[in-house]
Amino acid sequence: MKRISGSSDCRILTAAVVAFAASAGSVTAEPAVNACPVDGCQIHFVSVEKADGELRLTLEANFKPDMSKNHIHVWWGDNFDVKQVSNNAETLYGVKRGVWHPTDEYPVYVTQSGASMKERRNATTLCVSAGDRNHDIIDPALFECRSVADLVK
Ligand SMILES: [Cu+2]
Repeated sequence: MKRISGSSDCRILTAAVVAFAASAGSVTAEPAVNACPVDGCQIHFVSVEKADGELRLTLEANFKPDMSKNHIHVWWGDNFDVKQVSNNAETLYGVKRGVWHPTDEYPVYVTQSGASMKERRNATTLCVSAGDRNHDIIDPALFECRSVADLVK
């Protein structure tokens, strides 16, 4: 970080602090744009509950998911790792392509297709990460998993 001194620079620093505080305070607000922010497209679990044999997830993302652009990949984390739930699993990461469900159902999503309870096998962990228009995981370092063991047993 650059050291700031002098009275005119001080005003800039104050503005930056105010802007940061404003963005930190609006974490739960609906994101308006699909593009990933500078720190990447991030998705977090807010809650998970039972829903008629499936699971209802409430998620929080810092981008507006859109199936034809940046969206959400949901998968059973005990069965596949984040690099496997990507179209380029084999070509970029050299791992076997796994099974996931791509979605832009947000902020509430019910497990289905590749993320259905029927595809769970013995898994007890659900994961989410952002995929792009090619269904490639955007950043394999940015994913979140949540144990649902108490909801599936
Ligand atoms: Cu996708």
